[in-house]
Amino acid sequence: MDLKQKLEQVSRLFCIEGTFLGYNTIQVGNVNKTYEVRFLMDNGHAKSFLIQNVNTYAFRHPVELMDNIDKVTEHIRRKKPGQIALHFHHTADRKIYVVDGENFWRMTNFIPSITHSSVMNCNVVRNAGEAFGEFQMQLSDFDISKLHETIPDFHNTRKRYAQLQAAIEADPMGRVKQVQKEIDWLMQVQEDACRLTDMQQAGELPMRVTHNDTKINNVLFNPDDDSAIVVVDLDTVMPGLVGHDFGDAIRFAANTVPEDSEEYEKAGVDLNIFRAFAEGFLHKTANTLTKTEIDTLALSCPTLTVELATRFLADYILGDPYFNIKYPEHNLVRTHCQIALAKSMWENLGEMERIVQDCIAGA
Ligand code: GN1
Ligand code: MG
Repeated sequence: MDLKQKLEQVSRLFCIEGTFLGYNTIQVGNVNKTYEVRFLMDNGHAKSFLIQNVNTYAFRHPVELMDNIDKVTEHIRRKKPGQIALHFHHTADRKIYVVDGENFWRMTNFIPSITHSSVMNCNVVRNAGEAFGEFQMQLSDFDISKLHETIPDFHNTRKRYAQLQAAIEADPMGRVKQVQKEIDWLMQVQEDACRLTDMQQAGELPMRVTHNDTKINNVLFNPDDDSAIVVVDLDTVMPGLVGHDFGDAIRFAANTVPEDSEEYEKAGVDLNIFRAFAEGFLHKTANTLTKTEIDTLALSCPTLTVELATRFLADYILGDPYFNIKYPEHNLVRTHCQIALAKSMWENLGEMERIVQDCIAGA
């Protein structure tokens, strides 16, 4: 069965009626596969839906993952009844997923919107900061114990280093000899990069319900005025640190080049974008954060950047089993880009800390 037929079949399992018009692939996201499917409905109007094929190599317990998403979206919907939200479609037996052999499917409403993956302006980024800050606030009274850990130790930087080390030792593709310089640099910054994890383990930072994948392209924006509509991609909503959300967002948005730019020597942190995100995020969260949380927000940025570099590099060494790649060296290019960005962040750490303090004063 080809993809088109498969998507129609899945749509029918989610009780969508009408004439199937076609689909297109949404080219955003490095883990799951996403498609917009279009139907001509009985009322004569065309209507789109979103279908995702969840990557079960990355998410080993997808049913639990869907349980998290169900609870979290329901919690948010109760707080903001009228607001545009993600809504998961049900099968005839009231499930919000379809398992079909190796494949795990889900379907949501299609929200007309745009996403930003690069070339961002301060207004967009400030709005994204507010959206992620508000998301965290909406879940501040959510009972953490109700959440499954969808990917255990997702932002445990020490474990990420251990996984890189294991990949180096396995070296199934013989790629290690080619990446010794990158390995050496990552090992050199290991202790600094693991400080946040160590503080977490020592109980110095509170656990919150966090999004954990705060790429700005996980926010849907209104094309007319760049206001944020909704935060999506809730697969990794889990207990975490505020710095995981802050640092990951900066890592993505404040990079002067896209995450997988081949011109990685041009990568670096844009401090204006950094300030814009911090303003938006802290505007929503500042008065709920502890002093230690605030003092480690800047540190969270190189931390999350180095952590992702270890993940991209481990995946490259293992032959790319985890991240979707568009060409054979893709994960290596991503690694180079994150390393260059992390270097710039370590150099600018003092300035980033000052900007955070400024934003706190103005929040
Ligand atoms: C993945 O699925 P996507 O593209 O939003 C990954 C993130 C990485 C990101 C890097 C579940 O996010 O952790 O930071 O790629 N998500 C998962 O682009 O591993
Ligand atoms: Mg994601």
